[in-house]
Amino acid sequence: MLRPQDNRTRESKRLDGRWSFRFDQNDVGRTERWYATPLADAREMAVPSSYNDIFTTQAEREHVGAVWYQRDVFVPRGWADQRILVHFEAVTHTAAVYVNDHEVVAHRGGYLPFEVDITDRVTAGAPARISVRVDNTLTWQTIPPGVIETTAAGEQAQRYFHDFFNYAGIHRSVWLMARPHHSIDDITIVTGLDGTTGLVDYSVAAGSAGGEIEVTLRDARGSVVAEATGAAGRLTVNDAELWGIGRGYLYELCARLAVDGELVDEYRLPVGIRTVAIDGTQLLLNGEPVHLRGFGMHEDHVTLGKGHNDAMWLRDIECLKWIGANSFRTSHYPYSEDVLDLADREGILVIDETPAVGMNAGIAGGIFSQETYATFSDDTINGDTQAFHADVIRDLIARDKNHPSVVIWSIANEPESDTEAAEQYFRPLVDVARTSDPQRRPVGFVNVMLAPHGRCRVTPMCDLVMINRYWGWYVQTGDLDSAMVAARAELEGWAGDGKPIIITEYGADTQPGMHSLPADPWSEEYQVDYLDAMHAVFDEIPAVVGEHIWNFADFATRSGIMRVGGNKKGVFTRDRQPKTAAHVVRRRWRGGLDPRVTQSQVGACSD
Ligand code: GCB
Repeated sequence: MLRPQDNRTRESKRLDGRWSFRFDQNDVGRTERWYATPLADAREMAVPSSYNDIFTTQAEREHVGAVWYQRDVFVPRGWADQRILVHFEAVTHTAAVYVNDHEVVAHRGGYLPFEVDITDRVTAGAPARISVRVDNTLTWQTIPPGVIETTAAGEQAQRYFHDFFNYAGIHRSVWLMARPHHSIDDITIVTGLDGTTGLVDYSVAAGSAGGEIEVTLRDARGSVVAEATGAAGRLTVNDAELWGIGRGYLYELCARLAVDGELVDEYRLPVGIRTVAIDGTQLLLNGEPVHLRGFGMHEDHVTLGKGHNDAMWLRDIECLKWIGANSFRTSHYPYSEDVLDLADREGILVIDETPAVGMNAGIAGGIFSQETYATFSDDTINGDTQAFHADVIRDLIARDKNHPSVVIWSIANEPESDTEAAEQYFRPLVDVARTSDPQRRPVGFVNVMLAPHGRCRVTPMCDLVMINRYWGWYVQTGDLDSAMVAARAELEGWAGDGKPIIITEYGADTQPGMHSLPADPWSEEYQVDYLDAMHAVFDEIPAVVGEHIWNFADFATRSGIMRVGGNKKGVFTRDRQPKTAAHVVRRRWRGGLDPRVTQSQVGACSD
């Protein structure tokens, strides 16, 4: 699915702003046909935004089930001969969309786009009413999973097993768009290198109605560097400018569909020429070893929740550059495509993750000491969940396959991975990821400390080792000497497998402004000492090719005895101000202390 775009053949209208909004406490909206009339008793709601933190009562903030959004839109008069579509970048978690009196599409999954052709339901030059039923319920068959439990007070409550607040709503932009009837449906790019020559293999899908395809590749100054005709082929670029860390050099591919010499449709796509490969324990970008420095992040902000906001993300990118990060993981779900575009332009590497998080009864029961379930069983995560998980992997890769910034796929975060059931669940999914990506990027998942080296049955299927470890925090709490011993022992074990290792999470909750000498957990001093200790161990193990601190910034979680006003492992506060540790990490990542940072990898830094 190609993103909405304005060009000579396509037009779009962003439907962001204030929509009418109503809670559907008793789930009667569908039977009472709330979509068929202006939404009664409506309040206003911002799109894009989570609705939760707009409200002041717990019942509204933690509402479980359906809510409705509605707005009128005027369909431009000039769109009469075009296909008209409505495109949602992300609705969390389940959406049913109605245009005037008709349901036009239903979609499961809160972090990926969907669209539907509504040409037959609307009239150019006339208004249309768009209503969306949004449901935040998580079940064993959703990704991420959850379960509805009845509280002691007899109320229905959503239980979920991941450590971030279950924000819901229309989280990213909504578009009304016009596209030619006969159109370009998809473009796939695979780049390679032959010496200094860049190779851009392209394929353009444009339905079965025939026509000629032409493609042009322009450099960043707009000069044509290569051209070709045909639905698939290779463009060669002499002395190609490579896409690299801190150097998000982008060419632009323009694909045109013509019938009898007449332009029918066109689409423009940024293209970064780069290669990604694994060689033994090294991760190679353009044939050179890279060391990932950065964070697991969250789309999370005060009031907006998970609503996308350009200003907030520009600030995040500036903070990443300031601290000298060259990469991040889209923990724990696919981020807005605007974020990946930014990463493409800035030359930041991305580990792109599915929303498969919280699939681990061991963590739910063990760490959080709650009633637990079997992770995999007929009644919990089962074959239906697996089929949906496979669809989500395919959809993620279909959406993000052309981004040069995306260098690794993570198909899940911290699932149960030490059992036979886990092996059976994940084996086909690793294959789905491998076969879905035309670029064959490395595929992995993020391993939890409950399945250490020697016990994990899923990591051996993967191209690299990605592990979250909290030595010195959840275990060996406050005892960094022992934490270093444990870290060294386990990392040496993984290193023996001969694959690159990325520490995808390590961190310590830190209350900003809390100081203690000697350093005690939760203090700013402890976060500094903890990170120094971990970095000292990582530097001893050559197979460790990446360090992603958990987390970039403090973020909202459900309430509980493990969290004080959310998760405080941020190196930045929730409003993106540095804790003490940020300055220490900055010195390491900007080249001062990390012996493995080469000049080419410091590119993302700015003063
Ligand atoms: C983890 C999870 C992450 C949590 C983090 C923590 O392992 O992957 O979602 O937020 O630990 O802080 O406990």
